[in-house]
Amino acid sequence: MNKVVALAGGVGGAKLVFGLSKILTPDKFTAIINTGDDFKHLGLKICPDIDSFCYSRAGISDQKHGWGQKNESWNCLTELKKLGSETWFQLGDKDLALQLERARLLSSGLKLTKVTRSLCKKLGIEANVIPMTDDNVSTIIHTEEYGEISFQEYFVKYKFIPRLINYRFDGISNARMTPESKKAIEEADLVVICPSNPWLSINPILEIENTKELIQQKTVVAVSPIVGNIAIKGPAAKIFLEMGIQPSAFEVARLYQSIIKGFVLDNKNKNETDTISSWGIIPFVTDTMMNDDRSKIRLATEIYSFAKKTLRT
Ligand code: FO1
Repeated sequence: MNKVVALAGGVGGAKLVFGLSKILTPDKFTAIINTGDDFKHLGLKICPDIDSFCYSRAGISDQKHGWGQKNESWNCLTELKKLGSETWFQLGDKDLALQLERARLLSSGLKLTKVTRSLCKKLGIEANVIPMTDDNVSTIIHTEEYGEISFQEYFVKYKFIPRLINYRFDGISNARMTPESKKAIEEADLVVICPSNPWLSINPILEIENTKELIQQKTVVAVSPIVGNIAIKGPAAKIFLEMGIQPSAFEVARLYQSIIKGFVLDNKNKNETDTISSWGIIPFVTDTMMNDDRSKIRLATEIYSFAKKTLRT
């Protein structure tokens, strides 16, 4: 097998991207990251899904949260509170420095793909991590309690307690793949859909014009973000329930069934393999928990050999 592309968003996605980036060299692996969670905050463009991966790959991430940097100080946020500014989104001093550097590079006219590459270099990261588009796409959540709110208000400010009625990706119809993301998918033998929220982290990537069509020509393996009947992190299980669906691994496979050939699910969901196989999808059951770097690398290695052997990519 030659080249691999991962589609990822959120903390779960960043963990598997970390594992894949440790077993594959940058010329063999590209991570296409969701930017629908990005938002303008304090006048800065925050890119949480890109930063969650970059900080973990640079070895500076707060492992407890899975986002932000470790050994942070909060002086700026403390001052912002005194100024009556917005402090619900916890940006530490080191994190803020990176956001200011991103803002400086963007205001110099560089597109997000080039800015991301520059920031990776500054962080000493060799991995090929690229945004899903250089255009602005914002995931908007329509909630029962507050109407339409941004993803970060839903996820952080309201701790995804509000009931999700619907969601949309503002700007998606004008968003285009970048030359880098198009080339990465065209050259890929395998596409891995990481254990991210299918609707809010993976769909934004798939909805970009031509992306799904390109990916459907490849061998695609998805990894369930649902373990047992819960999501390890984030609102995926809650959203299933709000849709009247019992959260399970096979319900995630059903969402992807038109584009995947293989599906990776946890030992806790091993009784769901018959249903998945009945759809012509090849299941692979293993321990999908990634609580440390070693388990991220182990899972990435298992998925790679599953794809190579079973899916013959
Ligand atoms: N998530 C939280 O639950 N609370 C926060 O205060 C928070 C701050 C934050 C700062 C920078 C960053 O890159 C991510 C941050 N996140 C926070 C996580 C972020 O909301 C999520 O990781 C993703 O957007 C979910 O896909």
